[in-house]
Amino acid sequence: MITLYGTQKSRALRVSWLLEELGIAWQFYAIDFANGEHKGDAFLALNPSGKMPVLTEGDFVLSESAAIMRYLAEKYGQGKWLPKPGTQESAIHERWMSFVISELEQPIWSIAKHRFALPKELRVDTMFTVAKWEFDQAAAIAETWIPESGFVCGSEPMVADILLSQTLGWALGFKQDIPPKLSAYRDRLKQRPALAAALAKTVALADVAK
Ligand SMILES: N[C@@H](CCC(=O)N[C@@H](CS)C(=O)NCC(=O)O)C(=O)O
Repeated sequence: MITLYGTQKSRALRVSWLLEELGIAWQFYAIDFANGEHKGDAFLALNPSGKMPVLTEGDFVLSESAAIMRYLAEKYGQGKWLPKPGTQESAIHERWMSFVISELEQPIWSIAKHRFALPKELRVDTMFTVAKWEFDQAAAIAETWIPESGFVCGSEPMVADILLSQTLGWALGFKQDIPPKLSAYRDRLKQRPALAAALAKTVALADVAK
């Protein structure tokens, strides 16, 4: 059985969304982030960095959200969700994967780190200005690449679509401005039933009780 460790709206969401798209059986282990469960011995044994998501499948343990997504798509995607290796489409897909992680996500994560994730004494307010500038630069590039309709590689959704869309959702959550074509793309993607299913399945018991 596949188990996904994380919290509902962390980077685990990109994995839970893909798991629902793939239609395979999986279970969610909700990490108690507020009480530091991700820095406890049990979770550190799965991922020594204490970062989520982590996916287990039997004895197999995998961290890093992009690697997890690629593993799941390769193993369970039945030829969908990743372009054929060695094609130009695959190269464009890789460009999106790298760009989202290193250019779009990075400033958003800087905001998160300096708002709540870093120890208080390491948080620096000027990072918000830097991160907003960096995100705007990256979003302007993504705006030139994003198609008016469909998905990043054409008419079928790919792993990078989930990664990009979830990252844009994060950016909106941190009150970043998203340029119009990118915003319309995010609106299209967020209608997917698998996203709603993933969000429903990953509500922690503690959240339900609120
Ligand atoms: N590159 C990693 C980043 C993982 C990561 O930083 N996850 C955050 C939650 S979205 C986390 O667990 N942060 C806890 C910490 O930094 O201590 C990935 O993509 O999986």
